[in-house]
Amino acid sequence: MAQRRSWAEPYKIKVVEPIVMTTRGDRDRAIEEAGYNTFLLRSDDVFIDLLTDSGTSAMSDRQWGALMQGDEAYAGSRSYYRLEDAVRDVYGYEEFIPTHQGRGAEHILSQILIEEGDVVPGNMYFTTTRFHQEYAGGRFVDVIIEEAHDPASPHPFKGNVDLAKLSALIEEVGAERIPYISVETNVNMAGGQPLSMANLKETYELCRKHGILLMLDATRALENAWFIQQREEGYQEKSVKAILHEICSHSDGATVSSKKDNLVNIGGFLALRDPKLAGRARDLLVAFEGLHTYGGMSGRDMEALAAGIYEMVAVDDHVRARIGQVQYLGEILMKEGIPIVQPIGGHGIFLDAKAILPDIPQAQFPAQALAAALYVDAGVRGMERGVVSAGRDPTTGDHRYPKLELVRLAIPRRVYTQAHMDVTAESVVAVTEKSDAIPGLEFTYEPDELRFFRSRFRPVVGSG
Ligand code: P61
Repeated sequence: MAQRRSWAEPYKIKVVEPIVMTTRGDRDRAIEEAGYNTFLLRSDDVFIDLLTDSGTSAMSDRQWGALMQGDEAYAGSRSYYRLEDAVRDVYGYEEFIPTHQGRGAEHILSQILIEEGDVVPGNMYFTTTRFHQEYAGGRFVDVIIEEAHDPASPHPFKGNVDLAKLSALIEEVGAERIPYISVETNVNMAGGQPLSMANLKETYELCRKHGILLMLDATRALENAWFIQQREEGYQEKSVKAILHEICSHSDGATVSSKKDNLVNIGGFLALRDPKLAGRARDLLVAFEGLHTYGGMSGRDMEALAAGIYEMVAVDDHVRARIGQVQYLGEILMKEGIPIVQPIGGHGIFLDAKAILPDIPQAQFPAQALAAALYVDAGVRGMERGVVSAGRDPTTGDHRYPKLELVRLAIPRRVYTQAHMDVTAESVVAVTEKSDAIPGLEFTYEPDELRFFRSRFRPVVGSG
């Protein structure tokens, strides 16, 4: 393709949703009422909502049109067959199992494959994924490369599996105790970092040699495909559609939260190659999610999802604009000297809270404190991704202290403009300049499971 002087989003805006800037006093009150947890804020109190890129995409006019064509039949819905075709065409898996969202697929997969005492390796944990692995009686072991745990490492594929770590694990526990490896594309907790095709291929070969299945978390596989096209030799001339298809070809199946790449507000699926395994998954599906031809989605949800899957790969400019906006924000912050995870990732900017708040010990939740302070400054809502998210070790009961203590500013797809990114950057700079005034936090309420969603805090007296 001829190089253009500049590029722009491959869409224009047809509908808008007003947002309101509150006062500083309003936000002070709101964060206190929310127990310093941005998950507990009301969205009306938020100006720019970067809590998540999950389920927050703007749908296209074609997707909204597709909603009207939903076939709401309980069984055998036309919309189900359209969606099955879309998944087969774009991802290339024969067996398609719809779920209400990503964690529904994780639940089913974990239940059919994991037995008490099994070990499930993965390239860094994800909260719900690990929850379901442990809930099924398994133990998660991190086999991502070391660079992924270092926010400053410029490695182009920080999502790569460390094959030496994986081999050592197989040696240690025995391949028969490892039902599958879960390989995440564009690793969320590492900062939206891709893995390379070469690494995925090698991992798949090693697994096959030992009879271990490779299951992708293909939630952000499109974004991973973009980085492969940009960074990996031999892929520059291939479309992201072809690269995505190739990624999936090096796996036995995938779980997908369709609330990200797939451009819908709800939905997900499990995809497999083995029809026998798929049969077992459908047995559980009908008990936990819904009939095997809707799995928790309405007919209209499935129509919008099928349209979203085709749309995300129709032109490479879609993902280029999406990641381009993330890069735009990241580059401003880097120029301002703000410590962020490098290289800039696919779905958001990750502020290095340990570096920004070096005086707050990790036991006082620096990233939680930074996310709260950022919200109070200008109504920008991010999310803690550090010790609160990591939770407690199920055997010792102690906090798990991850090396990465981050605040994630996740960018919804097709929702905000460049000016929103400018305001966000200004606020991050302003808060960082006054970081001495930010107090550490302590729990006032700590849920037992996935605590970060609903926990509450108060400032530590005398801190900040
Ligand atoms: C997010 F704070 N992600 O990034 P579901 N795999 C991967 C995900 O990113 C993912 C799921 C599976 C969310 C929502 C969320 O700790 C949290 O459709 C790579 O959300 O069930 C979800 O897919 C699960 C936010 C989830 C969190 C868990 O914002």
